[in-house]
This record gives sequence, C-alpha cells and structure tokens, in this order.
Amino acid sequence: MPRHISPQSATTLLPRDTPVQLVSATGEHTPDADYPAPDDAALLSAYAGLVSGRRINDQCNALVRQGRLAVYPSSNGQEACQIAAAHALRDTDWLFPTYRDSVAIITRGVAPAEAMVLLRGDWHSGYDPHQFRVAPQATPLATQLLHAVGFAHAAKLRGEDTVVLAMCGDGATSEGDFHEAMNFAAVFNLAVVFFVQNNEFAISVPLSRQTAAPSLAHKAIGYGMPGQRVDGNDVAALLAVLGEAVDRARRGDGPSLVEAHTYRMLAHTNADDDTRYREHEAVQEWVARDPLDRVRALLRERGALTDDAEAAFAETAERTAAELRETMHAEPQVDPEDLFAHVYAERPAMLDAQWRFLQDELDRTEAGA
Ligand SMILES: Cc1ncc(C[n+]2csc(CCOP(=O)(O)OP(=O)(O)O)c2C)c(N)n1
Ligand SMILES: [Mg+2]
Repeated sequence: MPRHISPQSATTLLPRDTPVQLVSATGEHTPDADYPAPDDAALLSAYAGLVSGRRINDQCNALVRQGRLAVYPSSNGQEACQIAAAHALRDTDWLFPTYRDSVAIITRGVAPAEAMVLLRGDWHSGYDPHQFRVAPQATPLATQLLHAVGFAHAAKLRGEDTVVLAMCGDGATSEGDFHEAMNFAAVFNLAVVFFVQNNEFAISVPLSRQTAAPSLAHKAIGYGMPGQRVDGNDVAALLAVLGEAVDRARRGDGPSLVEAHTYRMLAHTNADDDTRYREHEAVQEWVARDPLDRVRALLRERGALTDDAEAAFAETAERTAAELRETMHAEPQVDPEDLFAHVYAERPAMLDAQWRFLQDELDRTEAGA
C-alpha cells in the first residue's frame, strides 16, 4: 500500500528558505520563534571553545610547516560547527567525525596530541574511542555515516538512549554511503543527527558541481526525515538547531539532517593550492563573517564577556597550544612491528614472511651501524 502523507506534513520535513541565524555578522541578536537562543553561560563556554579551537588550528598549521605533522585539514573558519557539534552532545552520546573535525574531537576531551596521531601518520587513532565516545576520524568519505547508523541501531536494540552525531562535508553527500546511511537511519527510526558542514568545496570542486538540489538539507525529505539549514558561522544558531535535532533523536522521534552553511578559509590541506580554483576576493568576503567575532561582539555588548574572562580564555588556548607543540616536537617512539599488529587475530604466513624479512633488514642495519 502506498503511504499517504498530507502535503502539510511532508512540508514540515523541508528546511527553511534561508539558514537559521540567531546572531548577525555584526553581533546583534536576531530572535527566532522556533529556536530560542542559548543562555549567556552556554555562549561564553562556546566562545572559550572557539578561542581554543582557532588556536589549535593555527598551531597545527605551524606544525605541518615544521615537518611535525604529515597533513592538517584545518577547520579554520568552521570552528563554530566544531564547538557546537561537541557541545550539543551529552558525555554518553557518540560523535563520528571526519579528518577535518579535530577541534570537535578535542572539545570532546581528547588530548590535542592524541588527536594528532592520525595526522602525523603514526596510528589510525591516537585515542581510545570508547573512553571519549568518539569514533576514529574517517578519511574515506561518508564511511563514518554508515558506522554511525549501525552504532545507533545497536544502541536502540540494547535499549540505550545514546544519540549519535555523524559529521560529513558537502562533497561527501554525493557518496552512495551517504544515501544508504540516511535511508537506513530513517527506515529504522534511529537516533542519529547527520551534520553536514557545507564549506562550499570538496577540495577544488565547488558546491555548484556537487548537487543540483536547492540545498543539501533538502535531501532529507527524500528519506522521510526533517532537514534544517543553519548559519554555520553562528555558534548560537548551531547550538539551538543541533540541540533541537539531538533532543528529537533522544525522544525517539528519529534522525534528522542539519546543513551548516560555512566556508573553508584555508586550502583543503597543506598539500592543496587553492589559488588554482578560487579567487582571493571570494575568501576575503568570509573574513567579515568570522565565527569568533560575532559571538564575541554579542557577549561584549551585553557585558557578559569581561576583560578577565577574555584573558583567561586566551591563556588556556595558549597553554593548550604549548603542550601540543612540546609533545609534537618530541620524536615519536615507534616499533616497526606495529605495522603488522592488529591486522589479523592470527598473522597469516605471507604477512609473517614479510615481518621476518623486515626483521632481518633491521638486524643487519643495526649490526652495520
Ligand atoms: C571515498 C573517497 N573518495 C575520495 C576521497 C578523496 N577526498 C578526500 S577529501 C575529499 C573532498 C571532500 O570534500 P567534503 O566532503 O566537502 O569535505 P571537506 O574536505 O570540504 O571538509 C576527497 C574527494 C576520499 N577521501 N574518499
Ligand atoms: Mg567541503
């Protein structure tokens, strides 16, 4: 039997025509009937996170140039998305991040140096996912969305009230895995929030070559879940919209899709030259929409952000960066046998032969040294 849905109820799944915004680019509060603004305490805590997040991004870019990190996909300009994703969740919830979401992971409690282990090329994950309830950062696009959905399905079968927030980029929405994850989550009514950071680029491919949909949030209705658009540089709006999506999931009302409109201020990674595919002026336009400036302006105007608090936030950020620097400048202690560990429960003969070959090489190098 075809399912009959009234046009009115289908419409409730559609996103707004314009992204939800609670704080303008110049720092004025713009009230919204559907999304109450977070209180000043929540905004202050978010602002502290933004200051640290920006500092971590800057530090990691420097570490790449110093040869201490192999690669760094920066979230510079996207820090509001990073902080809001972490703050929207309870400790018992789970985050499924991408390679660009280091700041969100660190905001969840992972030590910065541990979060950088993947990007230094030492291990697939430098932290214990179960300790922080953060899945390993995924590099193959959109694969983490399927893991997230499977995880939420398991949580539901166990009767847990865990909410899973799964992050991806605009480009990742073109992957089959995105489609499968959205469909499965909706059909099984799972507690998943799909959080798309639309930073307008997938390396050099602009959004206009990625989709013909009116917005990425419009994709949600096709799966039978609500989609919403939010200003991705407005941490207040992000907290409100993501908070609502998380509450909905926890109530048992199923998954939803949140698209944050933001911008990648730097190249894709240090290995990319963005001057080959975008104009400097286009990037400059986003400087005025910086996520730190607007919430700072709002909190200063209200007297909620004092000079002392600003100094304390900056000091914390500086200390975090210094600790990260120190740890990353120490030579990592690596064991070559780690290359073979954790691949198979029992090492097959072929891999064992390779290990013995390497061992022989190492022995001879040591003997010759
Ligand atoms: C399955 C897969 N195909 C291709 C790539 C190569 N790749 C790495 S990042 C990237 C662009 C992703 O863009 P987007 O999803 O918008 O995320 P952003 O990097 O902008 O955060 C591509 C194509 C990959 N990692 N995985
Ligand atoms: Mg992108």
